[in-house]
Amino acid sequence: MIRKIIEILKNNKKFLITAHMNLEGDALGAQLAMYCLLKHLKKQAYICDNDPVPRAYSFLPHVKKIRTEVPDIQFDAALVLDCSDSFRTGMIKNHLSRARYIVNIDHHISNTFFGDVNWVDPYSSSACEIVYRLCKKMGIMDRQIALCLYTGIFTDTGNFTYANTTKRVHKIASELIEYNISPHKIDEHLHSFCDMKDLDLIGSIVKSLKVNSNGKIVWAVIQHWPEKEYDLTEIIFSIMRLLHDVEVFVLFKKVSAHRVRVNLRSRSRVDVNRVAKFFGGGGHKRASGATVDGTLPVVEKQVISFIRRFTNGRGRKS
Ligand SMILES: [Mn+2]
Repeated sequence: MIRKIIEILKNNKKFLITAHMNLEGDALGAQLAMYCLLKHLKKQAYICDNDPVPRAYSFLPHVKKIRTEVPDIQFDAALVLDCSDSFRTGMIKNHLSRARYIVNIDHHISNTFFGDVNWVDPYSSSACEIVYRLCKKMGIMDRQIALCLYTGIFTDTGNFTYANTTKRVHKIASELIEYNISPHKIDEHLHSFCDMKDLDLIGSIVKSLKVNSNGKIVWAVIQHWPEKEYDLTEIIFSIMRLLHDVEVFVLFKKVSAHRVRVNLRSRSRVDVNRVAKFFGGGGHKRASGATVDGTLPVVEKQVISFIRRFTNGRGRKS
């Protein structure tokens, strides 16, 4: 697979790079590292995404080149990163067919193999880890690429704390740090962006947390989720994770009167990708999401009772 992708990169000129909607560290890191890699190969590359770049990531190199409009040119290949499904690219999906090859590089277990070439490795911590392997194989690495890849791996492993943080991940990170990367600065960019209002909101969510009878599931039901240029989801999960013995963490965010966004995380045992899939979404074993039709109380009840089947001690495991 890797050889086929290298062939496509070397033998073509014009590339479209994209990733999933609601950009975050892994999607951005993988795209920008790929952009740098293509620049090393003297190729034309355009990064086009459905959404603008969240403010917290403005420290990444070339981030200003990311656009939400796709230029009207004939692409040789579209490189789709960190997307389980082509629909996850949002509006960019309409332009993918313009490319001769669609290359799908991803680590979601729910990947639909929508590309002409599919490099899908659910054992990788992040899309950035896969792009790292590509860079290594091609013998191309510099400070900019290292910064992008480190940021993506850092984000998708929950700052090297989630179950996908392996010895291999730490080895890659240590290699990337050699390129004059400052982990503490990256952490500051990514995590110190709240204002007092955000902390008020986080406080009210923490106060409203619910827990099921055996203490294995904790969730919050959120009536007003702020539309902002940055996202508080991971911060809230990181606070919920402070609770001992809890296995599954859920956020229910009202999108409209009859639509709810459900974010799911698990600590080490329950496969929340299966939960998300049941409700029409997807993701990873330990982190997934779905947008579900129904009112907040109805969706809350359905999802929590579904998760109970995995946490009631009957031994249903991932
Ligand atoms: Mn990812």
